[in-house]
Amino acid sequence: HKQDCWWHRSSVYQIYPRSFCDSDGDGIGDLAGIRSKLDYLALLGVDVLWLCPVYASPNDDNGYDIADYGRIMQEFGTMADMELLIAEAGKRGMKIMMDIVANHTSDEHKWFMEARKSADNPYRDYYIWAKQPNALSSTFGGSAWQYEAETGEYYLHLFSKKQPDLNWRNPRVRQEIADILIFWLDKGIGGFRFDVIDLIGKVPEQGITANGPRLHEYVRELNEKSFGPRNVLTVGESWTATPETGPLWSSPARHELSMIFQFGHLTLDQAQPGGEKWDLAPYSLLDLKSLLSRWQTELYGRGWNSLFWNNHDTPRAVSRFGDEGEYRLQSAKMLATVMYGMAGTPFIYQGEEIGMTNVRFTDMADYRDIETLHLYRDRLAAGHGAGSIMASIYAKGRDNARTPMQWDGGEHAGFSSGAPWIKVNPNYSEINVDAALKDPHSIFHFYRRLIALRKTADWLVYGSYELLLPRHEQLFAYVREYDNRRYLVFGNFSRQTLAINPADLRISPQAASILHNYTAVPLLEQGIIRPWEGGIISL
Ligand code: TEU
Repeated sequence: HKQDCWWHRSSVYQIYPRSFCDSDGDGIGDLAGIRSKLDYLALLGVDVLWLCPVYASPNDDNGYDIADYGRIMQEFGTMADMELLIAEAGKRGMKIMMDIVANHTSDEHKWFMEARKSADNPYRDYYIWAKQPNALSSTFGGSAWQYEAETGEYYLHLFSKKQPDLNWRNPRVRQEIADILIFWLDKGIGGFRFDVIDLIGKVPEQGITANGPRLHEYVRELNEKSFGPRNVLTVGESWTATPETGPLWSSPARHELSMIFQFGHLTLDQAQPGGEKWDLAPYSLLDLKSLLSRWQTELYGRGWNSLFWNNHDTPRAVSRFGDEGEYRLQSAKMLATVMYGMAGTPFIYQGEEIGMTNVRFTDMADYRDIETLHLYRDRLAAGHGAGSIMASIYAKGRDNARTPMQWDGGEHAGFSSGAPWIKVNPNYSEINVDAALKDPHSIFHFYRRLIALRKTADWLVYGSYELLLPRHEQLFAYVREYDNRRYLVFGNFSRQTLAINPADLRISPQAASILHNYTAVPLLEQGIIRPWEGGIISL
């Protein structure tokens, strides 16, 4: 089922601008810094650069609190820098994807500054007000309602109190957002990532936040009014999407989005039922395999998948699913193979391509993330021990993903000439881009080959998917089939050496390795799979 969408063969690279590259020594990454790394990104082979929010913002949540959608954050540069970045990326065949936070704005956005003035202000209805709060709580802790003495009412904020929720039931709000998208489309960008898109249909009075009754109607309206006719890549973030609801978002006939970010696979390692992400529990590979496989089969021919192990809100993939110590190289390459060997569009998070790891700051003063700071405060107050809170932060805190990009072994990892806004991971002298570029066996060069393969191999893009050995507890193996040809993708998710019957993986005498994280492939003749071994085999 070969369809014709340019982004089917694309790989996206996610940039957290604050932590990517600082050009002017203020310790904060910026647009000129990103521009200076375009050749690096072109060498990696990615096609789209998703920039986390770069708009004017007081940075209560690092840009996810937007004060002006039409202006660039001063610390990041100017609109001229943005236009230059779009143009320079374009020259190298790369498009820029903007991050649109349309569920809420900053409380410093002019709409909210008007709205809070009086109950009859023309902007009052852009936000959500109540005379009495109900039980809804904020993702960042505490009630989702904030009292305003001026008008004697509460406003809704599903995130921080500096992130008031927009009222999508108001058609004027929907039109404002469509206009903002058109403004950015006219600048020549290649797509949008929509923050917490599943929340915009909320009916707070009934306690409904995600997947409200008019959600998909709003998304279709936005599509029709703005990006629909423009042939761009759109991806919505939804922590609630399931393999069953996936097609609602991405079936071409529904005219909503190109694809959705789903998070089921990133919530398996928390205490069930009812635990939060901070309540740590081991995940089972069986659950991971069956969940990712359901996404593959449910969307095959009906929608389109996004493929990712991590982003700016989650722990580093190699620390979470691999081995960040002895087998860091092997496990990082294996994880890339198994995830990006599936059908869908890969989203690579900055630093993943060099195997960056989680960080452990011993002093809370070194943490910056609002969610982490609130968690520490709230759990201490609730009587948790500091040791167990730190264990949760080490495993799941968002700052794991936000330490500066490690460019070289020099001061501040080559990220900035000044003191970075958040400390560099001390392992930068070993793990950095400079070292990775020089080593032909690096994780970086492996990613480069995998990304290149996705551009040419139809089977990787359009092949069907079949999970093998679903009950095997260490091995993730599946077959992709296209045009009567079959390919095995496999990975050992453990440090054990596995003995497998090659026939169980459909390996025949003519099977040949295409991409591999060890030099030899004893699987082919002897059925041996070494610790964290992974690869692709033409069957
Ligand atoms: O994230 C959505 C979200 O719910 C996250 O806060 C996530 O659930 C949390 O980290 C899990 O504990 C998006 C953005 O990606 C995130 O950076 C923003 O903070 C959030 O929306 C609010 O805009």
